[in-house]
Amino acid sequence: MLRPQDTATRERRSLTGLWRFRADADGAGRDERWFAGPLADAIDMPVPASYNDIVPGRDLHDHVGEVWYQTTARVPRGWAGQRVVLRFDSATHHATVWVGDTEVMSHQGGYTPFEADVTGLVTPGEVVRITAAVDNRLTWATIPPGIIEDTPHGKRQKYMHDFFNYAGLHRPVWLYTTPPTRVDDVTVVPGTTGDPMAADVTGTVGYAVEVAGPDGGAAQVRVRLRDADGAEVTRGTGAEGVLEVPRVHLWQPGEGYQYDLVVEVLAADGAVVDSYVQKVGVRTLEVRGTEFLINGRPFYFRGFGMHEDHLTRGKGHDDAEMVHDFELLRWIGANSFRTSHYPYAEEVLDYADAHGVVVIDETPAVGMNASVAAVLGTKIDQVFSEEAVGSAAQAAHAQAIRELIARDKNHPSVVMWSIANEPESHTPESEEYFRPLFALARELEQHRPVGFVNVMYSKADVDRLAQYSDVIMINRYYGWYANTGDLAAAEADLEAELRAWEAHGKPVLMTEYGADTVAGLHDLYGALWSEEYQSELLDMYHRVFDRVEAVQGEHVWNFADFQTSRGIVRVDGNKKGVFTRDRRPKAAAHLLRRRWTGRD
Ligand code: GCB
Repeated sequence: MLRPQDTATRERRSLTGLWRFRADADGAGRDERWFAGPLADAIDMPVPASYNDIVPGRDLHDHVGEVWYQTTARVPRGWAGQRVVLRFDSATHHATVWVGDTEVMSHQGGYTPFEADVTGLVTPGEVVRITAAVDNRLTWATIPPGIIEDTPHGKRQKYMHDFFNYAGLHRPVWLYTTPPTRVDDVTVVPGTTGDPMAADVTGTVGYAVEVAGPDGGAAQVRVRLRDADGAEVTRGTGAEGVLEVPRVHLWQPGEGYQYDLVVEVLAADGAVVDSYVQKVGVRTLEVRGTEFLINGRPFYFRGFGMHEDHLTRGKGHDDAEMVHDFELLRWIGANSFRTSHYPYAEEVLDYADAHGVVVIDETPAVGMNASVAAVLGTKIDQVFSEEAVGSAAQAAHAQAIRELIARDKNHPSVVMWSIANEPESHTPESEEYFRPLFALARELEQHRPVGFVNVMYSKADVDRLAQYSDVIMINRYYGWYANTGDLAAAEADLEAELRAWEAHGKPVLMTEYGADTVAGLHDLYGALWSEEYQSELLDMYHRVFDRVEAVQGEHVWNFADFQTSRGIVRVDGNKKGVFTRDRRPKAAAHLLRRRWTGRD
């Protein structure tokens, strides 16, 4: 699904700002048709933002069910004759949307966009009312899964993952136009004709354009590739083809060089009917033995598992917070991150593209593990079964993979798909569940490696899913959840385990390692939660990584402290951040900066 753009043939209007908002504690809104007029008893709610922390008190923070958002917008007069589309960049986790009194769409899945053609429901020059009922409930049919308990004191949402279930309209909402006959989708596949390390290598840009609309069948497609200075490099005609770029300027980690592919739909007389600009970064990816190659060179991942998580706005996207987080990544010397544990805002990927930051792109499939659930306080008998994560979840998971790849396929920063975080992966049931999902990801796209992130309960000797992964990604907490406080034992166990994974002959990435740390707590005797312990633990891991050749990357858990549900293993959230939640460095940040940049 193409993002809204302003081009010679398209216009967009952002609907961000204050919307009217009402929580539907009794689930009455649909019967009472709250969409059919101005929302009564409403408060102001910022969009984008999670609604949970905006109002003091537990009612909204812990709300389970639908909340209603409403806004009005004047459709520009100049949009007459155009196709008008309403797009939500995300709604967490389910939304139904009305334009005026008419229901126009529903969408399940909290982190991918959805849209509807509303041309017939709006009048250019007039005001339109837009209402969305957004549902935060997680069940055995959703990704991520959850359980709703009906208690004498009200509904309680339980989930098996360790970040707070922030909900609402987390990303921008748009009204935008396209011409009736239009570019409907663009896919680009970059490559090179020869050795990508050769100075004068020729780049290739495979492209496929889908045209839709009344004159779609007769329309011609023209593509022109421009370099970053706007000079045309090459052009092609036809809906599919491969463009060659002599002496290509590659997209590199650390240097996000991009070309513009100007895609045009032409009428029979040659007039431009629609034009869309797709950014293209030319780079190659290859997994060869235990190496992960970008442009033919071994790439060592340095960085973090992250979260979209900030004070007040929760998971709401904000450009200032985003740029600041990227500047902190630069300061510390990170070259990559994983979008743990869901697809991040498209703005984040655009920024990573433009600045050469490498991304492992993850679906929202997290919390499919009885052992992890038990640590977080929920008992599940058999995770992969019809009573829990069964065929309904598998269908939702497949859809999440489809939507992730459809949304992010053209981002050069994305070098790998992670289809799940820490699922149970040692049982025949888990293999049954995942085999078709790996196959689906590979069928949808062939140019990126595919993997999943392995949990400490499914080590190399029992795991059944690593065989389907191009890269071994593991999260390990030796020195924290295991060998608690004993770094000597942790070091031995960590090395032994990495050696066992090394035997698979694939690159091994440590996608999580770390220790909860309360900023300001200091101790010289190895106390857990102290800044010294976090630094010592990370240092120990690094010694081991440097001894094991197959280790091709280190992503510390986590970039910053983040909010979780209430629980006795958390102090106001997860404190494994190297930065605090308000982005102040702990001692470990300086340690990492020294390791990753060589600077103090
Ligand atoms: C994990 C999870 C991550 C948690 C982390 C922790 O293995 O992947 O979501 O936050 O452990 O701190 O427990």
